[in-house]
Amino acid sequence: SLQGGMLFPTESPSREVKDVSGLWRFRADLSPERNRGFEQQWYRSPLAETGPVIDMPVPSSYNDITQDAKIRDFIGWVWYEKDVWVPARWIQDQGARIVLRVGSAHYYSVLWVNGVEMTEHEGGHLPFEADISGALRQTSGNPCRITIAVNNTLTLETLPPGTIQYMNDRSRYPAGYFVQNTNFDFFNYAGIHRPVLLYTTPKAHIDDISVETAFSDNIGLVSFNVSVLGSSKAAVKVTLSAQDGRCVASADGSRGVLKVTDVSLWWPYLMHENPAYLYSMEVSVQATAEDGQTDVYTLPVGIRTVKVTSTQFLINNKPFYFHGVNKHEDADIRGKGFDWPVVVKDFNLMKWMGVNSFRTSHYPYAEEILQMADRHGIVIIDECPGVGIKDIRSFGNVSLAHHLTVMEELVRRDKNHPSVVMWSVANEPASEMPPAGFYFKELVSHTKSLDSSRPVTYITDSNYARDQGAQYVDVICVNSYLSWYHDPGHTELISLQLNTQFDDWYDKYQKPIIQSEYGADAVAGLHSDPPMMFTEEYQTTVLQNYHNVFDQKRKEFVIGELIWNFADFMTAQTITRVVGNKKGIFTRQRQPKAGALLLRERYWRIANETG
Ligand code: GCB
Repeated sequence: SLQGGMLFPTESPSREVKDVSGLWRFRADLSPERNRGFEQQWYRSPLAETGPVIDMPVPSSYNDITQDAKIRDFIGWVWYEKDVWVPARWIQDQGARIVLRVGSAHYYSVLWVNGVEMTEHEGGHLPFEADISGALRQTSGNPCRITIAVNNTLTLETLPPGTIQYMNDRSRYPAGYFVQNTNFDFFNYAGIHRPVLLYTTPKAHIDDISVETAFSDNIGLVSFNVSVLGSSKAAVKVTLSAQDGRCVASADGSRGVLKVTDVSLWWPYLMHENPAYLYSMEVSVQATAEDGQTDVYTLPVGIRTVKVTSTQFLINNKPFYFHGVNKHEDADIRGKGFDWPVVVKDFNLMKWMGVNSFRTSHYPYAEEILQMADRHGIVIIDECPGVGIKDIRSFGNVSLAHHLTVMEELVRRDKNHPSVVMWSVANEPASEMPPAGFYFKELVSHTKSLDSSRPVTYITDSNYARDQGAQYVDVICVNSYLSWYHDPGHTELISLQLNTQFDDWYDKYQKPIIQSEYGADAVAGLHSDPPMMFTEEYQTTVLQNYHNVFDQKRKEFVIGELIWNFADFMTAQTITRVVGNKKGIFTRQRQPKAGALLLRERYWRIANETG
């Protein structure tokens, strides 16, 4: 299992953060074997000494930044480099730890400081970091040259999986080429997707904090567990404050339970007049003489419970109905690069529409997005990058072991967010294949052993009778595209087919069901009546037909509906996609189609009915 915690870097009296995002130097290794950078050790000297470099913004996908299709479609290693000044006081203070943190880079990364390798990381959607104090102090530090090599190649054992296919038949391909095949429907954007930060902590420092919350009557309970590194006898003190700054509970020791009288619970917005209440938990590690400085970290804490029955999803013991969206981290130019304007715009659109929940399809989103959801009271189904597991070889032991590790990394990062109410371990795997039974049994039970406080699901599009994994999950999440991928044009069939879909799953499993995807492509501005596929009218007709069935079934065991998708998004080039997937109810530029107005009306109506 994993070493160490992955607390979000924040400033405090004992911690400083320096954002080193911005413009970096960049080169794609276009050599035939894609290995020249390692052969020539491009990390050993400034990158410009071994060849041409171009400007590359961080965070951003590199794919859509240049005018070069070879960069857009590049497969292999790309190299990023930046010189940064580390404050001299950080280097001189022998009691300080200096950490370099990458929010995420897709997919495999190697990180050097002044030519010395610091760490490697597999996985494109979760943070990694390295303590670089030693390297800085040995090399006198400044300016400090950071090199990050990132490889976007996906194989049967990565998550998501993929395969490389060589087109080498000389009669058709005189020069030959190769492609990255995947089984997922979004562009395989790559590069450094989230901020790169330097931050400090004292040597004796708070490594990780875990909280789990409950309540009984008006007493809130916050169980906490603090892990400290760099000192064996540092004393831990925990204080919980209300929003007005009043201290409501405190304790000494690295684990315990705080009791909060007259608790203000964390509620989703639309469900309560005082939603998203966050306490702040200040953890301090009292230094001993030899440790030096006292470390302080403040964690927002929302007190709430989550429970699943055979027909309901309960938040704070009240039934919660998911009326929301599936999203992507995706926007013009920046691709999957983290961008505050896009994040805030999306939250504003969601609240305008009355969205109370979203799924992080199909990979973990930036932690800043979860923090927004915590503060706004929007509920999240937190999905790992287990998307497109279709090849039987991806159910093997190596793949499973990696998938378990990714769940460990995901739970480690996201466990304290009140907005996260359920883990999704995969999207549309080939769950009817024989090895899927064992695979999902292990995956779900491992996830529950990491976090017993949240339900676990995966998203299925397989047949209820043949699915091997649904028996292990708490909530059944089903995707279907009636009158789209089959029976095109026949929206009148939705009612019968969807009713049957729900009844089949419920009769077999007696578990609550979320329609985790449904929708239809609509090219904004295309119209026709009677409706035809790809027009706005067709999209709204599909939605309306689904909604009629949801409205019957939500009185029984259907506990949610998530439209596919919040916005249009980029995909690979194929004959079924016209410059991307157009199932958004907003365009990629976040302007509404008719479907957005329909959903807005519906979501507010449901919110007013259910309170
Ligand atoms: C699905 C996938 C999603 C696709 C969508 C579609 O079932 O989960 O990633 O984008 O269908 O539009 O085909």
